[in-house]
Amino acid sequence: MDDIRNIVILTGAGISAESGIETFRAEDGLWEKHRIEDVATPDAFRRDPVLVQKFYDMRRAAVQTKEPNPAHHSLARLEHEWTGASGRSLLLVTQNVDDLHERAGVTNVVHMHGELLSAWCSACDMRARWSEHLSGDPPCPECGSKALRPDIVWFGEMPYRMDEIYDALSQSDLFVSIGTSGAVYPAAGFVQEARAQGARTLELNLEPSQGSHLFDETRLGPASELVPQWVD
Ligand code: BJW
Repeated sequence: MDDIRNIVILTGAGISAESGIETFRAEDGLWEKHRIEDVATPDAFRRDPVLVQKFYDMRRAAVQTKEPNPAHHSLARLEHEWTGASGRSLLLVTQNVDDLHERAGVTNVVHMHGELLSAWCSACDMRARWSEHLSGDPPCPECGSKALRPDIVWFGEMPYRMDEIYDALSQSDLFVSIGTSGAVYPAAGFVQEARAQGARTLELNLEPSQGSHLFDETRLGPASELVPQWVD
């Protein structure tokens, strides 16, 4: 890694699978049990906010019982060691809405698809850490409107902090994708963006993703083994 200074890491549901958080597109994954059109679009929320809030309250309760696994811990150690030296940067971009990277100790995480444990009011733009008293379909504690919603990027909505992400990709020397199927854009296009800038690209995943052929190297296996091996 002598010639590498700037690293961008993209993580997906696969990195949290061994912590007991279900992925989306596995045979027994979330999208097998819930229709995207019912729970993960702005239309679904307009149509049936109670159902949508219930779906997220269930996942909020579940995530708080889970713990980071060795893959999360290795990335925290990498961030600490890598950014400790001058002239180096590391940006961890996650599609995950859990908080396991933070709980493992990563300090700079971009949650491009939002966060389960955050509530956002689309009327007054207030954000609050989610807690039990915000479960169900409550009004916004700040402005009283009924526009309080999960702070989640649904299909058809613009992912968060895209300028910052593309900026980091444009300066990256190494792009690493961990535990994502490569089925959802714009994240699925980051590998091409990084390649176009001359970055080396590495994929760590249980099985080949939809964009595997775009990477310089793919290593297959569970994240809890592959990530510590790569970091060491
Ligand atoms: C392991 C493992 C282990 C397992 N170790 N690995 C046609 C119609 C409508 C929309 C579109 C369309 N065509 C394109 C679009 C755009 C759409 C899109 O991509 N749709 C596709 C389905 C085609 N995208 C959007 O709408 C996005 N917004 C957008 O594009 O805005 C416009 C824009 C324009 C220009 C620039 C920028 C933006 C928004 C997407 C929002 C995605 N939201 C979700 C739901 C979040 C809420 C929630 O959690 O409820 O985000 S969808 C879901 O998929 C979630 C995830 O973050 C995302 C990615 O999934 P991920 O993480 O890859 O999980 P899986 O399950 O797919 O894969 C897990 C992988 O791990 C597998 O490969 C396993 O093998 C592996 N694995 N165990 C290692 N132990």
